[in-house]
Amino acid sequence: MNTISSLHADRRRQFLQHIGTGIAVIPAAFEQTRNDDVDHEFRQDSAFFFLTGFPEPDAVAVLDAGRFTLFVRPRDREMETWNGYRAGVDGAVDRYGADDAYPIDDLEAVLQDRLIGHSNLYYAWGGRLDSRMSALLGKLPPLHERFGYRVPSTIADPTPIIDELRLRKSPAEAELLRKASEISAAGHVEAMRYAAPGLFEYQVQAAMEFVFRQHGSARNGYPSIVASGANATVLHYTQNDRRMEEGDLLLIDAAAEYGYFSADITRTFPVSGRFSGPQRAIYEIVLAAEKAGIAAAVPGATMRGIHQTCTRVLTEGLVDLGLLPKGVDDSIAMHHYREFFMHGTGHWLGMDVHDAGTYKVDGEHRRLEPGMAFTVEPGIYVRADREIATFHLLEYDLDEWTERRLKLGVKAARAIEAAELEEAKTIEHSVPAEFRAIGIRVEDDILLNATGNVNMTAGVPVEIEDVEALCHEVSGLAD
Ligand SMILES: [Mn+2]
Repeated sequence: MNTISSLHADRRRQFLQHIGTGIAVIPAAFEQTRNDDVDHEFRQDSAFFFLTGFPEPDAVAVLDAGRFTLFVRPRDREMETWNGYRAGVDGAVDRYGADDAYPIDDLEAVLQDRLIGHSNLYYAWGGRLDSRMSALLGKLPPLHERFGYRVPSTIADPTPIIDELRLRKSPAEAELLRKASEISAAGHVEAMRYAAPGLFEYQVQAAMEFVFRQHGSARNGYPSIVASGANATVLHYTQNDRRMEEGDLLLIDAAAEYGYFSADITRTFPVSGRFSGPQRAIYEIVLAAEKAGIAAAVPGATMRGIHQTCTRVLTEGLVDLGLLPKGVDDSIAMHHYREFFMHGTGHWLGMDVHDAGTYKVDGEHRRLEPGMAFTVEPGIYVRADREIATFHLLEYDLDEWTERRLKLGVKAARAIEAAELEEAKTIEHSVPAEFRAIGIRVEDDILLNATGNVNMTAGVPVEIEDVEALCHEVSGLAD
């Protein structure tokens, strides 16, 4: 067996320790039609791949203490001629380490027998296998209970168990993530060299993604955001079709996937090679916030704590530049900074770019542990059309608002929030013109170790002088 399959075997062992005498049925992803007989690019479901390493659609894994069984698309000369190779039943055993394997159409017939003797079934409702599973389960009791066999009486979602395993990266997993980070960093470095006024955003995207592929990444971890000028103030801009102009900043949020792990990098740099004064002023604040956030990322800290650290540094800078109407403490208590920094500071990172795992445990913010990986990504976004910003003079606690949403439901809680803001006094503040249409984010990928952290994406420059120097280098891909 190669390293990849021993990685999956280790994960299955850990998963089985959690489900005890239960049995788990885990479906693969299905193909999604794009149009006519053309599908969207297929990418295996991360939880399924985590446990199996099996990359094909229309498969199901069945796991219990006794066996790892795969149900797969059978070999089919004609289908394979048109649509690509299949491992088939033999390949599932030989190449993916299944103890036994069957054609996917045999799922119900085989499961009927496999479920006997298990009182707990682990299955996540809400997918395309639901109708087959409920039909099967509906048939089971009359078949077996009257003869005294035990059939599942409890159905539990296996997702929280798998998510907890995914949250803590083993050394082998951390190595894949590190490699994805390294490849992604190389692409960003090339993008800084390649970008120039007159090019379209998608041309810079192509140069960067060429380097991802060249370094061994078969696909991106998520659609690339290549946002120049005012487009950088649109958080999830993916049109990437604007022609860049002299003096623009270019914000690129993009990363490669490697071994089913994704990095997540953002850099913002001047396409002409030099930051303007206002661009530099905003950039310095964002960079200071990012550094403070990374320094705060140690075992025992929380993602919330890192966010608060970044938020304070950003707010101090926004107050200094005259973007906010009140002082630092009021701007934080009244959340005025959210006019310019409206997202969280980071998220778990792994097989999915926004990876599995809860941020709270038993109502408390989760303490960070060695092996956890996440992003630190503060930003400031000043909309082009925001000449006057309105700020509410109301202190509130975001955690309390979240709690209220859980208690009352989002719709009712939002109505209360709106009413509270409606009643509050407001202050109008003119946004200095030189900062409008600037959007800057800096994002790195952090892996916690026993004493602190490693910045896995430090290979892309962040300091202003280093960024400007790299922007002046000539890309080998140009012309
Ligand atoms: Mn991110």
